[in-house]
Amino acid sequence: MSTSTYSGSTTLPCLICETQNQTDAVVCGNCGAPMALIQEALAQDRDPCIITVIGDSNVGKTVYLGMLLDMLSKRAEDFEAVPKGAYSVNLQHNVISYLSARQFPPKTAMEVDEWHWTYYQASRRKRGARIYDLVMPDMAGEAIAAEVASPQTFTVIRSLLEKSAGAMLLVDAGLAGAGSPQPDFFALKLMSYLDGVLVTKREQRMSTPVAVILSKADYSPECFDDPHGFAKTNLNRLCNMCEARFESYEFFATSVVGALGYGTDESENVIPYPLHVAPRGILEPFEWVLSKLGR
Ligand SMILES: Nc1nc2c(ncn2[C@@H]2O[C@H](COP(=O)(O)OP(=O)(O)OP(=O)(O)O)[C@@H](O)[C@H]2O)c(=O)[nH]1
Ligand SMILES: [Mg+2]
Ligand SMILES: [Zn+2]
Repeated sequence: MSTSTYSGSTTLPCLICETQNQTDAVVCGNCGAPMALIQEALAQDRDPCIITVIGDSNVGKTVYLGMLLDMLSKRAEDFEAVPKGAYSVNLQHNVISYLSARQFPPKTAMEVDEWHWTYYQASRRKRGARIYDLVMPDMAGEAIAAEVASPQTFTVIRSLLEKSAGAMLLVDAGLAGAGSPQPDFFALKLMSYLDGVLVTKREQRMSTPVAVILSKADYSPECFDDPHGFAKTNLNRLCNMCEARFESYEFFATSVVGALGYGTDESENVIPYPLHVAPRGILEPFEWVLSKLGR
């Protein structure tokens, strides 16, 4: 990397954590967010909306977000989204390449500079529709878990959530439907972390919209008929937390694959392969979050 010195030595505040960085920095020296985001935001002259996708490791964040962005850029329904900067395309490119080779993408690395960050301009395809500048990073679940367990381990996660206009919380419906308490507890921890980050006054309920996305709903198809009912039964602690502390939340069921095959990897672990990609319920939570963002 070149280390050219800037005449006039201007600095720019990071969009996520507000640390001042040299204009020629590639990533923020404090939180690791790409500085291209800031350059893009400056060029657009509009404040970007950050929508954060959170959830445990292996819940399906990367697959969901990659599929969502791909559907948007292929003009699914009446949406349209234009990626800003080639780096924004990497996530959808990566996910779709793996899925079309009938594999799932690898897990996201813990290191912030390995995460895919995306900047998209999304709008409905009708005249005069509002344009949303969306920043959506794909974070590693392990990093989220580390931050929730001991805050300040990953300051970028806290800064991101503080700045978020909306959040999407992914919860593994396959695991929850099979009776595991893990998804409920992890989601409960995340929501209470979020509550702590976003709340202004104790007695006030949080107004930031949170879409609770029941991922891998293909494992528990009943989820599609009644996501809220499924959550009440299988994610009761999370449901109660939402009711008590959040003003604006909604449950959605999604799945990306239609059929799975099973095989083994080099170390003889059984792993699923996506034989058939059949996205269901991908756009609905996104649409809902957009509808809740203030003008
Ligand atoms: N059945 C089914 N399995 C899925 C679906 N989406 C993801 N998976 C499975 O979940 C695994 C994890 O998906 P990822 O998107 O990588 O999960 P992640 O939340 O990004 O995980 P981290 O990167 O570790 O935080 C995949 O390897 C698949 O085995 C889905 O729609 N249906
Ligand atoms: Mg991931
Ligand atoms: Zn930063």
